[in-house]
Parts: sequence; structure tokens; C-alpha cells
Amino acid sequence: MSNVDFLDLARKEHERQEQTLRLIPSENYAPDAVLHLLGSALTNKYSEGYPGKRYYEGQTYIDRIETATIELAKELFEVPYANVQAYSGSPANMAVYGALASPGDTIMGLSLDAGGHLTHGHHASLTGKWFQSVPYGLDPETLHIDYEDLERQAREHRPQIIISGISAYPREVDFERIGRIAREVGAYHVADVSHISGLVARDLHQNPVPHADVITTTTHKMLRGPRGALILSHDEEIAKRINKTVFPGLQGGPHMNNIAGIGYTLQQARTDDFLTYVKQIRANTDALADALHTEGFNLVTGGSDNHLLLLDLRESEVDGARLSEALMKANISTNKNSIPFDDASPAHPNGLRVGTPAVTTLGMTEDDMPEIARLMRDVATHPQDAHRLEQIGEEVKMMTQQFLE
Ligand code: DSN
Repeated sequence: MSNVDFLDLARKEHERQEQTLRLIPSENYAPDAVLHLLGSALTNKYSEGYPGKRYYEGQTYIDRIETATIELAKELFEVPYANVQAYSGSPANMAVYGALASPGDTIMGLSLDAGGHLTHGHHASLTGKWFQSVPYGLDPETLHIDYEDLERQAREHRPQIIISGISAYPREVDFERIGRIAREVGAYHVADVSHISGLVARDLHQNPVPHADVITTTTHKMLRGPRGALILSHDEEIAKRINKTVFPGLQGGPHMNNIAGIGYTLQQARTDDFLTYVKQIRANTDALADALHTEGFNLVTGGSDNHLLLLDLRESEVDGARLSEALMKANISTNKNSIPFDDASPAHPNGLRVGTPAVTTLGMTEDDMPEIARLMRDVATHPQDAHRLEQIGEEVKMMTQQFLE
């Protein structure tokens, strides 16, 4: 194979991101400081172990970085224990299950097609292969989590772990209720707040911290940090088990360049600017929901309590796959997604998932949401018209450009 110019490809991807209306709810723009930390000399260092107990010399600055990041995580989420080494959300969840359960034990999480995550026990994930997975789902009428069914199943199956958390569910999760069910059946309650971490950290969503034994979150979604994860807990014994499962159980050397980026991110997340940012995410999501309604799109549950919306395309001429491809041709990035009780295949589902964290980082407000909805309607009306999609793509570039200046 001939030489590949990876630096050039990275530059082009940077440009592509700047010219795109980025509506994938799990994506964001990390600030320059985080990008610099990721590309710093911290990437050269091995630091197996934890601060003060390493297996390599030369940890003066590394220990300061990791200790400060742990302290910032504890302070932001108001917990006594934090592990900041998991490489990302999936390994973090795996480490927690490994610490709290044994292979073959029963775990319960929101099923993927109801808006849960692969690592909450889906059969394609090791979490569904190593553990006995009993998923819970949604009430077919309200499309909200069916807490009564969750309770009934928990009583019947007596799981070792009940996982709360979402990746494509637009409504508030009642962590308090799930915590109560978990306590009643003797299960650990693990809350995965990856998608809603910023809302939780700044009290714009019910906080799972008082109701869960362990809380996990990625650091690169709403928190706008590098890819990575936090594992937060209340109990010293559980925290010790988690640390041992992360290292040496699952991982080797922590990625200290990432951990420094996470520390920087957590420091930002406690500022007034970040509070303004997450409030704006909520306002933008509601405004986008209204604007999409006005443009004739149907939304699962009619709207959102968080940062994401799920479009129900069953009455539309395009499915989620065709619409997301057409939108991408017009520089609007979204992702196809199943809707609850979808009878279409995951490759061509009846839904589309959109969210506002990235466009809010760009500086967009409620006033910009009708324009986004209008552009999306234009694409949905002309999904096969290459010329029209190109024109819309140019309009999108002009729109994003205004926010980069
Ligand atoms: N892939 C992430 C998402 O898009 O929701 C979750 O891991």
C-alpha cells in the first residue's frame, strides 16, 4: 500500500466537522485545550497502577494529573470514589459488571430497541454473552419505561445488577424508582449517564447519585471532553473492586493524555459557562422538537426531556437509512435508529436520532432550530435529488460558517 497522509486526513476530517450540522446526540466538539492534551507528551508515558502505587518510575506529573482528575470527578458528581482510567464507556460498564457480578449472573438493562445501550446486556455484546440478560422495555402506550414490568421482572429473576441509562430514549429516567426496585430485590443499581452526564452534573435531570451503587459515564458526549469514562461509587469496598477490575483486570496502562483531557473537561463542567451551555441544550432540544413538528415530522413520545429526539418515520416516504444518507449528502449528520416496537430491520429502521449538544457548542440557540428543521424537511422531500442536496449542503456550510467566525 502506498503511503497514507494521515495528518492530511485528520485535517480534512476537521474541516468536514466544521462544515457539517452535527446532530448526532452522542457527538460534540472538544475544545482546543483537550485536543492539545490528547496530542501531548503524556501519550508517551506508561503508568500502570494508581497514584502513589505505580509499576514504572517517573510519575511525578502523572500522579498529579490523575489525582486532580479523580478529585474533580468526585467534586462534580458529589461521590466519595472515582476511577478515571477506563478507556471508554463500554470498558467502564464491563469493568463494573466484572466487579459486581460473576459470569452467568443475571443482569437487567433497558433493551437496545427500547433506547438502551449494547453494553446493557444486548446479545451481541459480551455483556449479553457472559451474563444472563433479562431486558426491560417500554410501555406500548406511552413509550416511556415500563417501570411496573421492570419491577415484576426484577422480582421474578432476582438480578445481580439492574442497569439504568439510555442511548436513544428521549425521556427522563426515574433513577429513584429503579434504585428502589433494585434495593427491594437485592440487586446492585448501576446508572450509566453517558448521554445525559452534563444534565445530571448540573441538576437538569434527576440525579442517580443518591439512588445507584455505581454511576458510569463517558466523557466525550455532553461533557465535551476526550473519549474516556468515569466510574463513580459510594462504597469503599465496591470502589476497590472496581479499581482492581479496571487495572489489572481489564486494562494495562491508563491513557494519561486522555485523563489530563478529562481533568480539564471536569474543571470546565463546574463553571457558569457550562451551566449556561447545558441549559441551552435543553432549550434547543425543545425548540427543535417544536420546529420539527411544524415541518410535519412525528417524534417518539412527542418531544424530549433531555438532549435527543427520535423521529418516527413510519408515515414518511423515507426510512431512517435513506434519510440519514440523504441528510449526510447535504452536510447534516444524524443517525438511523430503530423506534420502539419497530418492525423494520436495524439496517433500515423507521427512526432517526438527532440531538443538540454539538450545535449548541457551536453557539446555536432556539432561534436557529427552525432553520435546521426546515433544512431537514427540504432533504426529506428531495432525498434522491442530488442537485438539491448539494444546494442544501451549501446552505448548511454557510450556516455553520457564521458560528465559526
Ligand atoms: N455510540 C454511542 C451513542 O451514539 O449513543 C453510545 O456508546
